Amino acid sequence: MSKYSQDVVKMLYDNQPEYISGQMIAEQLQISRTAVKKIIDQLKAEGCVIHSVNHRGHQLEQLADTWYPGIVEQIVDAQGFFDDVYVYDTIDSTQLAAKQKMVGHQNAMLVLSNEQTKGRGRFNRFWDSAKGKGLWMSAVFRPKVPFSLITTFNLFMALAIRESIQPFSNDKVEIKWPNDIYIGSKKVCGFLTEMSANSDGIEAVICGIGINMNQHADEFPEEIAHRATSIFEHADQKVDRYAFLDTLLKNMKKRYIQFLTVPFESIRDEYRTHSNIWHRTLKFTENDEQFSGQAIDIDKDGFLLVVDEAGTNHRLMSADIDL
Ligand code: BT5
Repeated sequence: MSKYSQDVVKMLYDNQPEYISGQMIAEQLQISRTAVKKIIDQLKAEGCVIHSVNHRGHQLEQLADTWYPGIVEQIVDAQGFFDDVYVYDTIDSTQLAAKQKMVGHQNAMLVLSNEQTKGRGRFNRFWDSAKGKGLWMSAVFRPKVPFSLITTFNLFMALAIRESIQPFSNDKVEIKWPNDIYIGSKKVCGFLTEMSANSDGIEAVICGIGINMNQHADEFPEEIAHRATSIFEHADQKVDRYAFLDTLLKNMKKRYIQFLTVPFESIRDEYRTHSNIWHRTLKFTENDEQFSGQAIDIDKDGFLLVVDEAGTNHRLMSADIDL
């Protein structure tokens, strides 16, 4: 896409819901009206819904299912939190890219891609990241906190993600400790937190977030179709990816500041309320050990307290849970 296309799409976006004339766009960018028309036609072909009316100009109704870097940057800059943002059309993994881009400086960063060809979950499991369907993003934070506190980072981010998805969903959105967000019995988001540290302390916390926004149920690969869902499947309309990104970044910033300033204990009740793991028998896998049991509470450090069927207590820092 040419530089001018980025400028045109941003002008249309900034001008919403008004019309902007081809003449005005041409003058501001110092290009011909024919060039403007060509770009608008190309944006329409990509999937942008633009109304073009004689003597009024062009009005953007909906952007295409893609990340336009200029618009993403505008949303990110308005938050004033992340210093750098990298937007890709396709990439192996935003998590890998973030780890490369974060070297040699102390900036907070965001990496987003329309598609990942090697999206990864925990333990190198695959993460399905279809083009234009979801939010595939890695955020690099630079907290100056002791190592011991990092275990609670995930818990704050879980609340941020949950409360961002909820306004877009007609159904209840819940946290499945420690790394998943569910709607009903299906996973709508998985996230993971990795850390880079040296002898001076934490260098970076890299949070990789995968959120299924606009897949239809039958678009998921067969192996996950029975346990994956998207926000769209629980909404009346397609998720506006830009409105969603804006909401998510606001909540991440709010929860990150909370993470730095208050102990997990302050948000523990809220976390408990929004979790879907209570009052049921679940199957836990921790390292190579498997057992069935009931989660009874989450302690002040964010560890899950579980009683297994033999009555033995477990205090888990992380585990896979089958609902
Ligand atoms: C996770 O791992 O849930 C963390 C996923 C993090 C993905 C993000 S996307 C941006 C960034 N870049 C990356 O490369 N990764 C991060 P885990 O708990 O291990 O769950 C993985 C399991 O979820 C897989 O084994 C599948 O069963 C299932 N799965 C794969 N893709 C899915 C999807 N799109 N929706 C729901 N479930 C999925």
